[in-house]
Amino acid sequence: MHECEYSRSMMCLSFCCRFEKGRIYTYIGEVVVSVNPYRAMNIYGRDTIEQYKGRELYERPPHLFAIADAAYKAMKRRNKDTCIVISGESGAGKTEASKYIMQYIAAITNPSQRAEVERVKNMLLKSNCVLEAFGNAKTNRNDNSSRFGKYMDINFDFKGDPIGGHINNYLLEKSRVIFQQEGERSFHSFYQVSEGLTAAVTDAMKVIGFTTEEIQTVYKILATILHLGNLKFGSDGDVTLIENSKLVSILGDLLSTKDENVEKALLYRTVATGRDVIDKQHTHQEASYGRDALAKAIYERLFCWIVGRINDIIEVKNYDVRVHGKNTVIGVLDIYGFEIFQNNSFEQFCINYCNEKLQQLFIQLVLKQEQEEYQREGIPWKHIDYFNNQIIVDLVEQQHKGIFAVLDEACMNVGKVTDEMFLQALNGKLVKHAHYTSRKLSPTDKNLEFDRDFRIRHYAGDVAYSVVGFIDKNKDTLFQDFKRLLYNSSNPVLKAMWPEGKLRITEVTKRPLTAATLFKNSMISLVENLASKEPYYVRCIKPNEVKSPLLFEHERCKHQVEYLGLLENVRVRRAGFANRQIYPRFLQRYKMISEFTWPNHDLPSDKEAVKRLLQSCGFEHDVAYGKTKVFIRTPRTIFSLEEQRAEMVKRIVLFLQKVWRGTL
Ligand code: AOV
Ligand code: MG
Repeated sequence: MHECEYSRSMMCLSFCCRFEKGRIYTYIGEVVVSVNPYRAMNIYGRDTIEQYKGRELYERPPHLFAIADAAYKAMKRRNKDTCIVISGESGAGKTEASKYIMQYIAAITNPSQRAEVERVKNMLLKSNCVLEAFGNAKTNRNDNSSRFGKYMDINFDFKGDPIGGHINNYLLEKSRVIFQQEGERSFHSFYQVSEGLTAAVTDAMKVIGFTTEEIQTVYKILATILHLGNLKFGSDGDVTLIENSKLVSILGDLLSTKDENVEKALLYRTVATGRDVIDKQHTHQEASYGRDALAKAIYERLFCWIVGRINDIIEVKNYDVRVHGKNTVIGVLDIYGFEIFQNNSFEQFCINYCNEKLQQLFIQLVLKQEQEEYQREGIPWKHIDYFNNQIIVDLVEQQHKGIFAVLDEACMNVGKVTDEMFLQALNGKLVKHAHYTSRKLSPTDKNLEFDRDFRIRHYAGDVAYSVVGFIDKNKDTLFQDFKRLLYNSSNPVLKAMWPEGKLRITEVTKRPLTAATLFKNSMISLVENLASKEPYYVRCIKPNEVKSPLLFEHERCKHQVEYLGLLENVRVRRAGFANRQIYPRFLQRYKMISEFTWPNHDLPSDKEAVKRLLQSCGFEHDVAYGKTKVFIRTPRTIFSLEEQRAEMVKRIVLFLQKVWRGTL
């Protein structure tokens, strides 16, 4: 067996032993690996929270709370913006982890019980419940699968108490509104509304601050979508008709608009030809396309509007930086995990690209920069190899040549462009790419079943995508007539969701950005944002495909260990250093523990002073001296330095108190 293969097996074995004993968390350096237990664990209660509060990472058994505490401490002690990035495939436990992290942060903050802070915390926690109702659904991989990406910033004041937050949401899988694969469901909200909407969600919306009128509009929109699903078109000669025309007046009522406006928007579109404006009747196919696009668009708009309303309510208010000091942020990222279904389409392509981006960030921050820093600082270092997925990221997002660029180009073409033509263009551009293939390029490949499929070799596995629907989903056209219909509603909440409906047909000139470009841009700015903060990682592992608390499938786990780069992570950590600080900062923090450095040193440089300090404490075997930074191998040394520092600070304070009281 290859050495890496063997080591990965051993790593899996240890995860398995821990899993069987109910120890679902393991550390690799400061990265927490979490194995989904698929059963309720009694490890998130108040008593456990107390055990982790304010402790250092290695003082207690591995836990999510420890990483949340580390991010919190870094934010509070060093005024650093931090973020917690949770990754892993669909169903691995990311969303659950993000909720426990939020609960922990809520539990350890605001000791003085300030009412405003309590209100903010309550809102932050309640917003999860609402977002899950509207953005999660049962898939074949996860009964409560996030169908949108979520990044939540929590803002803290100078005392370290939450004072507000902000949510960024990423591409909702809106096609689920009109189509679900076998065994899957639409968003939870639809089942809740048809059961009379559970008290859970309505209460949460009320608590957050949604008005009754707003909540009613939400119901009406859900009902509109359900009715649109029943709407059928027929033809009479060349004329397209609505078969069940009773629905039109129901829709008119729900959307607070005239029935004839609904009917017209469903059957006609207004087109400008030169100076003339004419109503052009839809073909049967166009009318069906329009109906589905409407259902998807109003759901997506509803979802974004909900996020926007939550943001209005939770945003930081009345905070004056000049008075209160800088406010700092902890960001929590919980996004849809890597997924492979029976049929994979544009949405899976975007979701899996997003996971490639996050993997790249992990590589950059944990594997690459770390090693580059040792080299830069002149620390002896033997390079540890890893698979760099940048090549796949480029394959998707590169300008001109990437898959998104080829797709956009196809969508720009005037005239009818089919999905098959897009596939041809891809085959032409990517004929020699190691991570791309298709039936045309590999005719003998048995894993490529259909002519219309292309396959990407992702970091986490091979996925065959069907090109069917790529062009339409990327163009994401919603006839302007629908936008006007919704804008002209007499329901002010609905009207406010569709401001662009205000434009007359002759005023609409700009071609909107495609779905792929919007998603790519949002991913690039997400990654930039995360990279600007101090990151903490939770890597989630899914132990089996059947959601069982008893089954640990070795091959599955080994595969995840491999693609998550955990072995490489261990190697870098083991050969590397847990902590590093530039010499002046290190001195500033610890100089009081050595007589050679307190209160000042007379050595030729800060580097020499740090050397002397560490020698005098007996730690020189555990450190290395770089050009600008001191590197400390084990966390234990840092704990010990911290303890000695705390002891000295206590003594100094006592001494000063005595001086002040004149009792020295
Ligand atoms: P995901 O967020 O990673 O998938 P979830 O966090 O929704 O996965 O977890 C899936 C299911 O696993 C949950 O509904 C729970 O039943 C169970 N589970 C996960 N973590 C725990 C835990 N710590 N304790 C008990 N049960 C747990 V996706 O959103 O599909 O990528 O798009
Ligand atoms: Mg999730």
